[in-house]
Amino acid sequence: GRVVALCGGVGGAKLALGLETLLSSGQLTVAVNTGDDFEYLGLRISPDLDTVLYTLAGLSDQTRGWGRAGETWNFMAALQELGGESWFSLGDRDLALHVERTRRLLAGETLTAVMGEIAHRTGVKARILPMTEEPVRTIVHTADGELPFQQYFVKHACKPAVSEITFSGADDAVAHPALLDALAHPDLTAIVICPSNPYLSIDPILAVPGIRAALQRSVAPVIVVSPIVGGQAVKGPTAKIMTELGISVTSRSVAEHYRDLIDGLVIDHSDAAEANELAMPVQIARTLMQTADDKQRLAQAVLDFAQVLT
Ligand code: FO1
Ligand code: CA
Repeated sequence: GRVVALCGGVGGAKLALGLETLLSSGQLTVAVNTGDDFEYLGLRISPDLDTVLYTLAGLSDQTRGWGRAGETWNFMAALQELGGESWFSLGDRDLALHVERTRRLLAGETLTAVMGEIAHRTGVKARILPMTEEPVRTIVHTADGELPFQQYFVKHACKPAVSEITFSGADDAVAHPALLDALAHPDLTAIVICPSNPYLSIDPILAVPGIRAALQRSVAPVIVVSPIVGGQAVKGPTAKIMTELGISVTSRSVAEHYRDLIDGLVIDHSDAAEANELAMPVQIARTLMQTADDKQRLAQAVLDFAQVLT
């Protein structure tokens, strides 16, 4: 059957890849966070869309978690010598994507069309959709003031304590029609909320009017894969942010966060003891995804769980 996955960057993209290997062409729709998008050096940067694209195309750098494998940095080094802005690193190969996307957006194409065509060219079978075509910008409210997402994440290395996260432009954004169609499809078998940061990567998607309601209305079960493993976040600032927001770093908190839409929760083996405290269907699986096998096995566990819940 068909599957819709909601995801941000690294962790989410890995599960999307696992799902793609199990599903046939056209069955997987990946709705991607664009709250991290920004303009830099005059270019339109869409980090999460690019992470999903590169991951599904087999082009991603596995250790860095973003950008392309086999990357070189001549452009950045030369820019630095000229005294240019260089706090956010664009690799030589990655740069081509930003230049081409910017050119096509300025020529009037949509982000969906540009990413869809490039995904097709790079052999991606899944449908990659930005959550919306309108600009939504994640703003991190911190002890050092309000920071646009990439300023917080890269320039300030997630150091300032977070008090609130808002999504500028979300109220006026329109959910992607193709995403709403996919969520309403009668053959939809699962909606998967990938193990991305709930506050920084999934909340912006859910903040777009209509998406949350479409998830609730769907015939398919909403399955959340917890990004928490052994009381810690696999990667990135999830655990730090939860602590700063006064939320305990547990899968239970994640389930609570999604309480109005969740039908089932997938948690890691190491947190199996938590399963009993959760008043909902829980599937225990190995959620750490290092190898291709790990990704495929977790994806299979999610799809099997969806069948049980249907
Ligand atoms: N993350 C960094 O920590 N430093 C960077 O210089 C950086 C550059 C970059 C360029 C392209 C891209 O697609 C991603 C990049 N990222 C970088 C990662 C990015 O900040 C994150 O992927 C997300 O926005 C969080 O999901
Ligand atoms: Ca439902």
